[in-house]
Amino acid sequence: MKLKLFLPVLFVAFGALAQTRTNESNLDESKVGTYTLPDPLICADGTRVTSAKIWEKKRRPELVKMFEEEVYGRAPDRLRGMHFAVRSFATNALGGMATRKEITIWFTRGTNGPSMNLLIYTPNASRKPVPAFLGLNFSGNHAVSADSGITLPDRWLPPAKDGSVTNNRATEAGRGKEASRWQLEKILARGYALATVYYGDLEPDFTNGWKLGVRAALSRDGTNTVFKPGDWGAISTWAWGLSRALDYLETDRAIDARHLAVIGHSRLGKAALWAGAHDQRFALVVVNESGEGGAALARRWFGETTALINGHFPHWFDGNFKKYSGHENKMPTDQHEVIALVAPRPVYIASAEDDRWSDPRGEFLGAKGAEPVYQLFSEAGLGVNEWPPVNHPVGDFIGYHVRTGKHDVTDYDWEQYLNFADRHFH
Ligand code: GTR
Repeated sequence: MKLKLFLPVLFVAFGALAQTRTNESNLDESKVGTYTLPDPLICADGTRVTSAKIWEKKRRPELVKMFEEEVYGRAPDRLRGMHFAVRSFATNALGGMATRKEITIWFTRGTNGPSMNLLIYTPNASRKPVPAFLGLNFSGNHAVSADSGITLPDRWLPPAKDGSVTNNRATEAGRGKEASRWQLEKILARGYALATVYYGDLEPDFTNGWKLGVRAALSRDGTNTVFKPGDWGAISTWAWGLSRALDYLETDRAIDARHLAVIGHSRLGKAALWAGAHDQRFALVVVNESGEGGAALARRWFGETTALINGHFPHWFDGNFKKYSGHENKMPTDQHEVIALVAPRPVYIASAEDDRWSDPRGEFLGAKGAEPVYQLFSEAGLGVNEWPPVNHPVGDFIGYHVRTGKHDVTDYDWEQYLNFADRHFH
């Protein structure tokens, strides 16, 4: 009798607890609570990873598969028939400082199928192939620089109040809109190329945006496709596009494709991290304020939660990821392990002090959690145990900073990324 009464009470108590964790974001450090992270060095069968070789042969493939199945979804390989076409070429861009190239990447045979447009600037000061940064942009290639030679995108863009978009299409007013986030002249002056693609070329970023993107175009059932758990979501699609851009860059003689850094901000930071984790051809990975589903630990209750991200952006992750809304402790992985998949290649994680939604400390702890895997390769990771003060970059093969200011990519951030790339590439 007693037991019968007791059980429903217990149930209610758990329900209430689960709800606080699920539906609300927490911004109070004292309420974070405790959690236990999965150990990246313990295999699914319980055995311990004791060498870099075991990591490469057994644990890494196992973790890649877990992230494919449970988090981002599986993307196809590059398709036969993929080909490239030069869309424009100018050797005197930016007052003669750079060569500007626009390349159309057709994912399938012929020119009626899906494609994306890659914009590349290489510094004219260099005679040799140059290392490059590759990243997706939010507002169209023309938004990266005020350079009037960049072709306006003809794809879907989200409405914007600043006149840069009319009827979901780009206008002249959008030129240079994202320039402060790219620091093009600075990158070129430091001897690097910049390559970028508008992420909407791959998939417009709204719930049914996939119908206008490659997920529909490459599926047998097109816009009638019913995605199964484990099939690719939008983040996986954007990451796939980064690998296809790399396929092209490997063929470009102006580029040193063995020294290619993949970079992304926010949701595109999540995509850059997944691309760099998955595709080992990327030599260096830069993840700017990527938050939940990026570098921030999911189990740490601070900022955005799994339930909130799944609720607001149901198209980002694969179907299985929905199971973990409010049940982060049941995840077979956590985000330190996606960072660890970059090892032993250098990775830089960056946070901003006022970007609490992304959980800056959780991003640092994600980076920290990847350290044991770098140590397997005898590489130093962060080299610090405490979250560093603002504007105080730390780390060796894992770089990290939290800068003052809000959610953005700034001149300060680029300064650190260029220094980091210099250190590892030269
Ligand atoms: C927010 C989202 C974050 C982050 C950000 C962005 O709305 O909750 O996960 O990705 O957008 O991409 O700017």
